[in-house]
Amino acid sequence: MAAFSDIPQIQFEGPDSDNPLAFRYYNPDEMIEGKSMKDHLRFSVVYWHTFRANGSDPFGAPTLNRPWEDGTDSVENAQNRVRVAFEFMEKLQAPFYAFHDRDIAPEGDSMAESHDNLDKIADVLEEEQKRTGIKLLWGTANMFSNPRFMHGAATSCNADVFAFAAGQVKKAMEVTLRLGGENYVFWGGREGYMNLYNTDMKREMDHLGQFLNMAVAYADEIGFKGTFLIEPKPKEPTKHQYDSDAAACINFLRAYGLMDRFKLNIETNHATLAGHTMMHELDYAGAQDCLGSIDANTGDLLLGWDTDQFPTDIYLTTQCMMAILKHGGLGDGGVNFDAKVRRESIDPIDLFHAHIGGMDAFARGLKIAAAIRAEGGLQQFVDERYSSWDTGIGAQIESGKHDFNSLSTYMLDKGEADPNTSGRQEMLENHINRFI
Ligand code: XUL
Ligand code: CO
Repeated sequence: MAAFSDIPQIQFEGPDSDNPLAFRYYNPDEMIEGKSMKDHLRFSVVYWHTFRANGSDPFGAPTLNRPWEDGTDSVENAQNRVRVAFEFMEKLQAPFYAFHDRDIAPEGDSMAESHDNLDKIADVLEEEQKRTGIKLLWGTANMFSNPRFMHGAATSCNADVFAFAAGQVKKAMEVTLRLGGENYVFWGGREGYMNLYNTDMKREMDHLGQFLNMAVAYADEIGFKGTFLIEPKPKEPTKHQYDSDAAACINFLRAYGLMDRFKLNIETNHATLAGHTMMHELDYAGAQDCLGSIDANTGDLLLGWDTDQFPTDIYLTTQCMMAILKHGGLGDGGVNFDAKVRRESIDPIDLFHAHIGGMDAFARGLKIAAAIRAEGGLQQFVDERYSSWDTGIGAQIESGKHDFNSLSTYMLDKGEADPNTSGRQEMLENHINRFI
């Protein structure tokens, strides 16, 4: 029996609709800057929060009503869940999804049994992908839940754990390839430390670099051509995650010779935990040609942990889309809702409200960012602000024609520098508000 038979196909009805089960802004075929909204945003549903969260938290038991679950950790239940997930994504018009190996299939008593379980679920995923046309944005391996990973996976103090992690990622990459996944993600899990007294940081980072190079070599061996993505996060579960922010990740990728195969998957709640805005992380990654994909969510600025809420703030989505459009779009990445409904939002229909809200918020952000760009005033201001670099001494410096000697001579002759033009921050903030 269908799990969502009482829920209609979600359709675009326009901003005046009062139907809570309709899009007011996400109109998949509408063209923006020469590309459809669907192709700009490439929305993706995450399997872990949407189909595995049960509402439990450190203080209390599960709360969420999920009538399709039979309460077991069997392969049959997991296969049935795949059918439910695809029914949901079809009704939502979500073109992509993302998973961890362990949230689609139960972990077995041995690595061999886990691999076998994964294959049995991949059979159904493949069938459902063919039936619906929904595609896999990325796969990844959960190397943080099982107690074997208590000290980390690739950065564990125990070499057998490194070997286990290698075997697990090998299999997860094979399944991602089989399902046509466009990317493969490494989020740091427990790759970090709780205390430096017991940690050989240099050795752990070298191991991680070696592990990721092994992943690249294996991709070449099996013909996986997708992009590898690192997902920065500064803390939680460890006190310090090695992939702490975009700048740290890019430095790591350069240091270990991984820049040509890796980009970043930037997540809003991780950015704010790192003390950055999402716009900062996107602009930094874009500036280094490393913007791969985003995990779209939001934190609660009054709480110090990863609350993974659905994004509904139009300023946030506008800033995201300004940075994404500026850097040429998400390419093979997408807007992946790494977000979960609150523990008190107990009904299956809440999954629809949550995703519709996130999709509409991003659609609005896209339209607003495109309007700001089309009007052109903001860019004109920035161009003007840097115009001293376009001709004369600025252009000469940028093209490498100067050194400290020549610049010193130039300034001794000129006498003083005159940067006295206003930054006009308040005017520009008002300018953005005109479009919101
Ligand atoms: C954890 C997180 C992960 C990754 C995938 O904070 O964001 O779910 O997105 O491992
Ligand atoms: Co994430």
